[in-house]
Amino acid sequence: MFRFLTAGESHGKGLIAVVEGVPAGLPLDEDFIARDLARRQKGYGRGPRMQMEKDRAEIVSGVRHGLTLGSPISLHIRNLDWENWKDVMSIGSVEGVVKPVTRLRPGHADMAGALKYGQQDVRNILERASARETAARVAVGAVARRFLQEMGIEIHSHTVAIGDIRAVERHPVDWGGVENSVVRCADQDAEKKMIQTIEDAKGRGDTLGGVFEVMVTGVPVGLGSHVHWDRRLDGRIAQALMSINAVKGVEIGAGFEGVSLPGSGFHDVIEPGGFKRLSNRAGGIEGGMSNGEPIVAKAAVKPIATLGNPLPSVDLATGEKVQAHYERSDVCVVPAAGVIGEAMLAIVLADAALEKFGGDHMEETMRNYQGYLKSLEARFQK
Ligand code: EPS
Repeated sequence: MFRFLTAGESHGKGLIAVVEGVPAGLPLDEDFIARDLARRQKGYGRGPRMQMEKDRAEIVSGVRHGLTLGSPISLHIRNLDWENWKDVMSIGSVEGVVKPVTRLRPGHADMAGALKYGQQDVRNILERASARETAARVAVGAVARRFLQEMGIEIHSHTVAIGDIRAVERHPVDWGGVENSVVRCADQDAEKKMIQTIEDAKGRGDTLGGVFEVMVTGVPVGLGSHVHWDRRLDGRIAQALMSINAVKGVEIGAGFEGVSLPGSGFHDVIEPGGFKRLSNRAGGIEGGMSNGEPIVAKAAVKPIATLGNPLPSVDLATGEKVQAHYERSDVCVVPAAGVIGEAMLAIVLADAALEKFGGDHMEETMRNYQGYLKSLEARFQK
């Protein structure tokens, strides 16, 4: 229902996204999208590139006088760094030789991509494999977030771990503290240690991964479905989070750690008077459907693959042993990945909400949504 495509290379002219399925009549402006784009650019451990870019999505179509039209919404983010890459990334052929990248980075798309797509220059792979693409996804996610706001659905994320430093998890999470933290972590003790461990890794020419958590509140009961594997909300969320560059693991609710509990200790007892729960180990999803509790998902982000002190590797052109390619890079992207996780959750939930409530105009969507809530309330009172 909510579909999108992105296009663009990391050092090309820019990124483009086309979003389809947003009903007419939704208030939307560029400043709203810019807020999330700016949040994605922050985070301790980012490399020099983030100083060069000032991401802003221009709305090219699908909005008139501040309201969506129901037609495809297209977005354009310019790459300011393009100025420095005009020859290397020229659309037309260029005079002279542009030096190819041939030293494969273990952990990146370089090797599999070059072999699969028959490339002699790894740049033809790495440019699109780059996490630069996630700027476009965050812009799309902001559109989805704006839609979900109409239903009172709010999405937050925070950093749970960087390297071997783990935050103490406190509930409710201090979201203001998270937004003010350079590592997006409200535990100030952990924050200090995370900053130090990033500095240490940088000094060694190394990188760090970690874990982020996304929490969604205000989700009504019944998004997603138990009837088919590809309609299950937890499966859709897992795919969306796993698609973020460098994510290697996804957990919903108590996930991996919860399995050591017996069933009697795991499942969230249902209380009378509104079907509320005292715990949320299910992470807000049972039987592939939202159950009205907050949706909670974690993602494990591997340490990024471009190392200042590169690993041994192989040269694609000669087959000889070399050190992997390095130009410049981030040290840690976990804080930014959390913001991207929010965008992916927003996209999945906007899709599931449109599937449930439909509507070509927001008035129709909201009428269906309110009608559903009323029918639920009648059942809560029984
Ligand atoms: C990335 C490498 C770095 C990151 C980039 C992702 O870019 P560059 O090669 O230009 O230094 O900064 O992330 C972004 C540009 C971004 O907007 O997040 C990579 O190889 O994945």
